[in-house]
Amino acid sequence: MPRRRSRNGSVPGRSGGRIVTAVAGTLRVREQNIAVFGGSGSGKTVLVSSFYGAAQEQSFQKDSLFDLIADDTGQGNRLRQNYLGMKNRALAPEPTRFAATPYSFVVKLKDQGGDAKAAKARPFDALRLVWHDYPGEWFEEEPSSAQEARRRLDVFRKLLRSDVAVILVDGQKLLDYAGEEEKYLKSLLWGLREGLLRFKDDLLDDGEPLAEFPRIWILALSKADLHPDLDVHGFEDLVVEKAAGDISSLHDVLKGLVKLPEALSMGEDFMLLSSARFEPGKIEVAERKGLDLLLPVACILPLERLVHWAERLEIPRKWLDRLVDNADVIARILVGAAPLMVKVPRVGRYLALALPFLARAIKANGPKIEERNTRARANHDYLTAVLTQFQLDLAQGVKDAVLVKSVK
Ligand SMILES: Nc1nc2c(ncn2[C@@H]2O[C@H](COP(=O)(O)OP(=O)(O)OP(=O)(O)O)[C@@H](O)[C@H]2O)c(=O)[nH]1
Ligand SMILES: [Mg+2]
Repeated sequence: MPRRRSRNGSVPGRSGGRIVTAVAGTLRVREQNIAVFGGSGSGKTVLVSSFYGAAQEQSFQKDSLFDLIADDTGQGNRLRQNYLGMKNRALAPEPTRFAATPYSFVVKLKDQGGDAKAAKARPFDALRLVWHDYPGEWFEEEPSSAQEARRRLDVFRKLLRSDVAVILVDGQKLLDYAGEEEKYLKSLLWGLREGLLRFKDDLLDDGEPLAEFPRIWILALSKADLHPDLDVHGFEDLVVEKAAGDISSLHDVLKGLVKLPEALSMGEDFMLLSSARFEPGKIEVAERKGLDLLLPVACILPLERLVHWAERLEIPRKWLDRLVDNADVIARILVGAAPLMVKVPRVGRYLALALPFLARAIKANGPKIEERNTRARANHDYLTAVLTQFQLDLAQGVKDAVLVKSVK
């Protein structure tokens, strides 16, 4: 199936973050985290290699609004090596069983147009995506020592910064368990549930639920190329039919960990991921699915969900800013300068004031967002261009039946 290329090039989206750091001198970088849970062999290393490797291709760099740069050059080169090994020699990367390495990438906008005044008015200059792999077996197998238990907890604590957690459902395992997929799904979801329960006491300070926690848990079919007849709706149906009870049990455990547990989506968002098409003797890295959605999912989806929650739930003002990383600054870009003619309020108050405008920006129809995107490109306002492109990419993902967003 030909892969749709987003207009910003070929790879996934990107996010912003609460941490402002200086990269390359004076760039103000916002960081967004994404957590990827997946058992051994579920495709985590191939996924991150394909995500990064494809963005280094000339064809991507030519049309893209941004460069994807690895913070650690050595790590970036290893990912690229994995990618090129697949592309040129049909070699998949070595297993990295039990590794829980974070990968850190900066989405650096190509050309920050405008003068110094425009630059100053921008709430940030670049985005960083920190990608946390979490080995699924860590949830299924007891730690072998106290030291090992501490290491797992440490890794888990770090990934709690993420707004979005992706649970990989291994497409190969679904084939292995054809007809009795519930067996595999149960072990996957119960493993996660048990693992979270094991952490619970250590995670909660004095039993206080956590404010910062991934609030969107996406179930993603990895190796989706092995299921050419399954679109995301078929995948959702399969998971719900075979594992609805296990999803609810996991949801209950997650709710027990967080403040404002109503603001939590589990088993409501689904996506397809295929890092390449694997054939005997050939790995077609250009045939990918869903990877273009990872940056938009990390960056825009949480904000969309925040708007949704704010309309449905009584969210205290002080919470608005805490549910989603960088909500304030990303919202400023999506809303644009026009609606709030008052002096920009200090951080912490903006979101509450801007919520109706943000809701309008988030719910705008396709042509309207496209218009903003085109205008931003023409004006060399690449931050707005990238973020509106991410909105368009998400909508396209839904249209192409690669993504299902919660409707609750
Ligand atoms: N068909 C298909 N196969 C894939 C895809 N991604 C990975 N695979 C296969 O799955 C194998 C394991 O992928 P990895 O990315 O190494 O899995 P992992 O989750 O990193 O596994 P560990 O390192 O053991 O934790 C690869 O060697 C490929 O054979 C995909 O998108 N499609
Ligand atoms: Mg691996």
